[in-house]
Amino acid sequence: MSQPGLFITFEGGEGAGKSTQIARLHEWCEAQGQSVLLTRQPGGTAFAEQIRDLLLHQHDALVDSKTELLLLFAARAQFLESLVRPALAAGKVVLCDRFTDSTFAYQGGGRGVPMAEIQRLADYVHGDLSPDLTVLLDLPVATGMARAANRSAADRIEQEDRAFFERVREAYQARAAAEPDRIVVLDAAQTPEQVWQALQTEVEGRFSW
Ligand code: T5A
Repeated sequence: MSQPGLFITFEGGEGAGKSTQIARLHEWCEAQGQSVLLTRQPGGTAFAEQIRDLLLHQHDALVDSKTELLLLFAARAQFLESLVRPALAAGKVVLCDRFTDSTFAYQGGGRGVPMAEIQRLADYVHGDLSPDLTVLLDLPVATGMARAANRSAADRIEQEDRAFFERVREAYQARAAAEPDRIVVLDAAQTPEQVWQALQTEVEGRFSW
């Protein structure tokens, strides 16, 4: 879709360093004179944050995978219409911590929901909107899980087992292989500074600010 703003999404498994790198890119974009909206999925609006809370913090609830999928897209529909589209129309750079590639990786790869079903919902909810760039921070599952464990208590999805996160990683890698122009893969096992250097080079190479 042609729009005045730029839509950049960050993806990766647990503890990949998305929050760390997105914060640096936010700072850097503003230093380049860009107006930035920093947001996340699931969530991003007061309404969608309530769905996030249901999805991640109701540890006792037995949530079936269809319900989980529909709640993710319900939150996303509201988030796109009320937050992202207006920001892009106003010429902002929208930096989003996770987007629909997470759904393909976690619900598709991790839970085994058919990718075609996820694609149908994505087509309906996204319409003609797609990220201009997706940064996939890739690292071995064990490394990411160790980082995430040091950071905070596991949410409902983070309590899945290692095999689940291996499938998540494989699904991400398959998406990156299928869409190499949109999805750039960075080696997230490097130091934060090395990852940032690679990210900055990529962004500078693509967008002329
Ligand atoms: N989900 C989400 C779905 O199932 N489907 C969907 O459609 C969507 C959108 C959301 C959960 O929801 C699921 C996926 C998730 O399970 P989240 O809020 O995005 O979760 O949280 P996480 O991905 O769990 O976030 P993390 O905080 O674990 O990962 P980040 O943001 O990738 O990592 P970050 O930057 O917070 O770093 C984690 C720790 O590692 C250190 C940091 O200092 C921090 O302590 N670190 C590094 N250490 C060494 N080297 C580096 N390069 C480092 N970078 C960061």
